[in-house]
Amino acid sequence: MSDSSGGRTGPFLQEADRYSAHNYKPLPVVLDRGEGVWVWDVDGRRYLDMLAAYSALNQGHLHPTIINAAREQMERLTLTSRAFHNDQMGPFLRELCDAMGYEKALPMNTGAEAVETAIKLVRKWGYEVKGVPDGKAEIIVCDGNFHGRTTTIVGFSSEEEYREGFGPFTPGFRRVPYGDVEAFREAVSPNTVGFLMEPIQGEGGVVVPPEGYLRETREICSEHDVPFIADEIQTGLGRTGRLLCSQWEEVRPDVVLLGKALGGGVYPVSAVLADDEYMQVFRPGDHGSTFGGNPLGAAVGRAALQVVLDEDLSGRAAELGNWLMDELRGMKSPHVDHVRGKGLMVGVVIRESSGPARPFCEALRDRGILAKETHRQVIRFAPPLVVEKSTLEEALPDIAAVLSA
Ligand code: IF1
Repeated sequence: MSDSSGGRTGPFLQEADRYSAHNYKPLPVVLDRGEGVWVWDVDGRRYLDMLAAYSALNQGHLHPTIINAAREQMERLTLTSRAFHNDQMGPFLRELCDAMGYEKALPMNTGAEAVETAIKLVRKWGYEVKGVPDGKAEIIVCDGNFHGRTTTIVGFSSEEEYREGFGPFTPGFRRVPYGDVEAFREAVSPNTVGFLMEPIQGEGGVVVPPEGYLRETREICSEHDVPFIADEIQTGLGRTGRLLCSQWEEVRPDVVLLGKALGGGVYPVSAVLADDEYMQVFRPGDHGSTFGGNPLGAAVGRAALQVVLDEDLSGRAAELGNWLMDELRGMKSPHVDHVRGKGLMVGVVIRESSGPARPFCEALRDRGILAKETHRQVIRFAPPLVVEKSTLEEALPDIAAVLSA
């Protein structure tokens, strides 16, 4: 299929271009239906979704368990605000804490809100418990990080594109090279109140840190009473082959951030997990949001988590991911510098000499495969974790054809 503006697609593209702010440059595909790992465009073309909304669709499109939970809750009670209790939030947070091994959770909506919540949590802990002088709290972050789009968060991004024109920024952040234990050790000071990191950098280009990086920085955090904050918004909930990516190095973060797939591809649900020693600094009225902990999101979150556990999505990602990366490496494509990732969070790094990754994604789209480039040179493959091996096998010849063109 060469002309994606054929049929009904064109008018939708023009309408979106006219009325939407141009804060994205999407592939010119207009989707109107999804089921499992498949999506269809308005002209009836079917695509294999190899992006899964950046890991917000680990359970696939319209998972029946999640849709049924949403539908049932939607006909009963959708929103109360936190001025009152509802019958879904408590069970959701209990199930979430039990699954992840933490004493408490604070429910929010988007990933960025979870990140901002964690920043406020460890800062207040730093002042009240660690004894950091007021206003002096520092949080260490990594080059290549992506934690969301608020002005505080982009303020500590190393990506000029995410920062340009949005200053002035929030002080109190120190950036260190990702994967460099000694650089981290040197950056720790008595005023350090947190280390905010992704166990694998997603937007940074599916960057897997050296073996031992999580374990060694975790040890340094323990030595210096610095909360280790793992942003598992993209890597969590089975994506990398474990329930939490941190578990690959047997590391237990002090604070865990979840989002994306916690909403089952249906509703924005995020959460911050921590033990009482940290969470107790939040007292009534300190923090919150209109929708955080709402009964519809909580019911969806319960179903989303249940599917991850019941269908062993972690185990599937581990097994299929290793096989997929071997198959991609085995193609020995002249354009591929290397393949990296963990579980079904895979990055195919395109050689500079072969140009950017986007044309490869456009060629994949023409063959009915939706993938997205990140950081110019990397094709990200991250299908829903419910994908069948046979489905991926059927896609390999098309991927091989595109990578060998
Ligand atoms: C966009 C990127 C991915 C995240 C991690 C927090 C958040 C994200 C590790 C914030 C969000 C999304 C945002 C979306 C595209 C996508 C993305 F390319 F931007 F970086 F996945 F890699 N921590 N990532 O990956 O969560 O507030 O969006 O719910 O902004 O374009 P959010």
